[in-house]
Amino acid sequence: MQLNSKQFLGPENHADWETARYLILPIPYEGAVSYGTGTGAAPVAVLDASNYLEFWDEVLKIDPSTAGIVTLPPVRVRQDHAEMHEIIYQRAKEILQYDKFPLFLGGDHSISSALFRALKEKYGRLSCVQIDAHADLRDSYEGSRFSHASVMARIREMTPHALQIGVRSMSQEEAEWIERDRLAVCTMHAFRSRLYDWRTALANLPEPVYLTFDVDAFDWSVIASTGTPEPGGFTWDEVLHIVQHIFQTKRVIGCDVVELSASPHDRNSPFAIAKLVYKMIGMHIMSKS
Ligand SMILES: [Mn+2]
Repeated sequence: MQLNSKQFLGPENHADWETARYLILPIPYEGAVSYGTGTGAAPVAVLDASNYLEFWDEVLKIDPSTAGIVTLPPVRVRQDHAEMHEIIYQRAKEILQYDKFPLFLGGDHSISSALFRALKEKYGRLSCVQIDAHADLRDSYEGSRFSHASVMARIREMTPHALQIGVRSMSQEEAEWIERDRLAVCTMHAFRSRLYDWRTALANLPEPVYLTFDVDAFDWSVIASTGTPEPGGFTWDEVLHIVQHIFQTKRVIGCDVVELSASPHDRNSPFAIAKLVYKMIGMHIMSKS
């Protein structure tokens, strides 16, 4: 298997393809964003930032790098949304045959429905947890059914089992759908006011689970650079708590981290994402799966 010239954790990472348990696939696609740009440059920014991570996780008390983390060359990008969806789906299908835990590095959020489609085919039944500021339930947006604003509408066509956490922006139509079909959506307001029991909603999801993480779920003090920013997000510790709980209680079979908008003026955001990805790997190592 050909590996990327830039590896997660940098030149000190001596993982090899044969023994690695984790693989990172960069998907530098920003064809479907609507507001800010820069998601195409995000995977490289995160890989560069990952050179400065400590290998030791002081909370988990392990060195997750020893499980082997390899980074594959980025998916080649096309501008047509439907064609890109197909390319990502095919690439995901190829790599899923190797039985390594996949982490997909976006790119805008539209990539997730193609990834979910490939994983659903592999596992048969699959639930989805989305951590995001946006509901992403529009049937289409700006003329495209593959818009990042429609990604959860596409995923909900593939599974009735989805939980959305951190949402603080939606259209009236999205709100009516959530209400009508009693979709499992924990808005940020409900999270803060303890009006929604997301732990029970999570417990009710059948396994396995796919986690799609839109970095705009974070407060701007953690992630300043994202395509469609919303004020009032999660702190770093809140996210780690939620993600840890997901890995501790559910069999997670893959994750994506999307919607970083890379900027030369912000080194903090890509570093935070590199650290989040590394934390996810550590949490997976320590989990029941
Ligand atoms: Mn979002």
